[in-house]
Amino acid sequence: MLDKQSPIPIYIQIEEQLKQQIQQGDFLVGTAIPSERELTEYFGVSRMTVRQSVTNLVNEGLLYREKGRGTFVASPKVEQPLNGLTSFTEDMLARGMAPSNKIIGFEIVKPDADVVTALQLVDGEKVYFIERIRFADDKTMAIERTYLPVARFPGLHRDLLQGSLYAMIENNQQLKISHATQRMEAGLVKKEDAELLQIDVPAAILMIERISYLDGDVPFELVRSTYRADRYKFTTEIKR
Ligand code: 16G
Repeated sequence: MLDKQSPIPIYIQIEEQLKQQIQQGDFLVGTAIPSERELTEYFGVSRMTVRQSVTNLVNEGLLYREKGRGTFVASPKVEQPLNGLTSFTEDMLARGMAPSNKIIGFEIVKPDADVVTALQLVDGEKVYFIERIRFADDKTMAIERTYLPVARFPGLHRDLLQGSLYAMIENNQQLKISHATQRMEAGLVKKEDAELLQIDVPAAILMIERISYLDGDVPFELVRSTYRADRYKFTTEIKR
């Protein structure tokens, strides 16, 4: 099972084996993996080595610990391609998951200078500021803070955002969403966001800022999102 002659450190070999067992379904999502003592005996290594491997898998988001109860297999992360301009609702439905929203803020505000620049607003133009918690199968995935120009969506109200924003724009408003620019960086969750996402601190997050455009290069949304790093894995296809 373990190759003590290999240049690959033993703790990595153990990580790889546990990963494989999770992927094969030997350990099911939500069930406990064997205890440290059992793994120590099974692999014939020190408890410290086993702990190192398990901690690494916890940090990677494959496992999670519950105090006094043990270490459990986490749900697999959602693999999100970065190539297409899709909505959260479309992304979750495509995976057979049920999307839902909780709108925690809906206001008309005077935008900051960076919002004015991103949305190419004229002086004095107001924006909607919408805060939504996004869920898939009732589990928190992300918080999205969206700015939309009021002039482009006059009369928008909270109820119209219970479902998909993009569906509302394309179906109700008959506008054509064309492209977006996106930036992504890693960080640690803020205390307030951890509460909204129902996660313990410290936790890794991915911060994504998207500016989306309608046909004709007209910016219509600036979104700042906080994605749970334990729930997401981003993929992209690259060519040479
Ligand atoms: C995605 C977009 C967000 C967009 C939302 C619309 C990223 C980082 N964000 O979550 O910009 O507003 O989809 O989703 O991908 P909806 O149509 O389901 O409301």
